[in-house]
Amino acid sequence: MAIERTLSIIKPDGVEKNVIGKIIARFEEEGLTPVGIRMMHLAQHEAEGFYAVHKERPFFGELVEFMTRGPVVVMALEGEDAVAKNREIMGATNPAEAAENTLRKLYASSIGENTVHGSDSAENAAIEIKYFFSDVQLFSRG
Ligand code: YYY
Ligand code: MG
Repeated sequence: MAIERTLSIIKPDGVEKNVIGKIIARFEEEGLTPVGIRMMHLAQHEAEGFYAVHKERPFFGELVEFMTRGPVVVMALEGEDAVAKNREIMGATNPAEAAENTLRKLYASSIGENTVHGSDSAENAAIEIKYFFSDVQLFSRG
């Protein structure tokens, strides 16, 4: 498998629960290396733009409200098979269905407040990384 990049976000609930360090440590232990990190409080338009694909879904308003509730940590992660590996470490969208020891099983409280985001394809990862990072904010760790 080739080296890929993926976009990860530690959502407001993860920041509030003080598990930023635990989550980043887990990624590093599993071979997903941060190559860009930003802590930011998303503006409404930034959250809406990021989740635009979901704008017709019934949960969109709550999702945007939640994502703008407090600061988040946005990261570009690099590693072998990074997109799928990150999704595996995160676990299912609904923490009640997430496998043991996944980040969502460990830290998330509900489907709405599920602690982490991860890109769902290499194509979307590239789009999402560009949404938050310029080229000079990304570092090849090769
Ligand atoms: O990629 P992932 O985050 O696992 O799930 P998506 O289906 O892309 O949904 C994005 C985001 O929306 C999810 O992390 C929580 C929220 N959401 C929700 O609040 N209720 C749902 N029934 C589905 C998703
Ligand atoms: Mg998704």
